Amino acid sequence: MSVKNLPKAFPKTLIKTRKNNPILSSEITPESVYLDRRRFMAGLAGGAVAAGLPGSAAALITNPAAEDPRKPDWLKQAVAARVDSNTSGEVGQPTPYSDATRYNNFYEFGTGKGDPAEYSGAFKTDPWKVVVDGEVARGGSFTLEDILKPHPLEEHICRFRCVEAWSMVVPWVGFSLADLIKRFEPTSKAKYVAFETLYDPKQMPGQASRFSGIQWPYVEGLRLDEAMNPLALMVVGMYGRSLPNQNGAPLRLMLPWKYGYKSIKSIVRITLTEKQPPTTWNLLAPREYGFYSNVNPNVDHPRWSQSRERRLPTSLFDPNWRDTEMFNGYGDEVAALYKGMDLQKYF
Ligand SMILES: Nc1nc2c(c(=O)[nH]1)N[C@H]1C(S)=C(S)[C@@H](COP(=O)(O)O)O[C@H]1N2
Ligand SMILES: [Mo]
Repeated sequence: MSVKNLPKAFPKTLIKTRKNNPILSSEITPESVYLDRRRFMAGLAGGAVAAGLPGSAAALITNPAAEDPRKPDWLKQAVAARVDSNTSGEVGQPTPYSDATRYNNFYEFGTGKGDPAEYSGAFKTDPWKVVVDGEVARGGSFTLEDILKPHPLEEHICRFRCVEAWSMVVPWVGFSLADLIKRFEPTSKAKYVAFETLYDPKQMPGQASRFSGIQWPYVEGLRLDEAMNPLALMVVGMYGRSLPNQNGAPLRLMLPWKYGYKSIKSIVRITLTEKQPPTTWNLLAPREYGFYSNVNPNVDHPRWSQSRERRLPTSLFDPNWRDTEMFNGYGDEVAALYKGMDLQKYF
């Protein structure tokens, strides 16, 4: 990949959206098969159950694509053995796999929506190490296997909304971030959790480019109580298979009530801190991207409205607009975290 091909005006490219999102008909077929299966299973589970709502283990999303032969067997098996989640509420129809894996933001591999799928194929995710440090009694350097071992994997079907005003519904496979953090025994000083993506410009051409303006590595953070919320997931798979590289393999966050950029990909470091950690988009444009970044239809981005979103898949003739919900519809689960806070100020 030539870095010269990367667009220069970074903040503008963030709102650049593909007008139509061509999908080959050959890719639609297996997708419709599994969506039909889900509808069928939802019907079996009692008729009133909405499609996209996990009712029982039978409603697990089946694998719509071949597994990546480069992923380790133990990981593929762990993902395949996942159980259904307790996710409640109607989340909607899952986005086709082909959209969720080809319309991506992962600037380490380029700023175009198709770049991550195109340029991350050879990215090495095995072996993988994660360092846990800072305000913890039991930190250290862990293999991905060490990180996953005690945690049964669950499928969580989540709404996922990007700050650029498009959204998806994705069946993620992962485990509770809270359970992971507890293992490291945070000290009484720990108030925040910081996350860091791998820095390796040889493998990640976007990191070798200055055009994006991002200070690599990509970093994110949460207040500790946000991180302990049951909705905060550590993700290792989607659609019943291990996580494709473009979606943040082998380990990423999923925070369905926050804008997508909080859900940091390809994590190599987790640090418990006393002070609020820096976050990539806030460093780049603090007026536009806050630390909290909760989905909020009442607080517009300075350059566009956040009151509506385009639900993928979209096309020129059917942009599929819908209203954006407060906390992306997860208010029952997370609103208490922000009680008494001015969300216009802490956006
Ligand atoms: N390291 C890293 N993590 C990242 C990003 C990125 O560029 N680099 N993009 C974020 C943004 S803006 C979004 S919307 C989501 C996209 O996740 P997806 O490609 O799996 O849909 O990843 C987030 N995590
Ligand atoms: Mo995003």
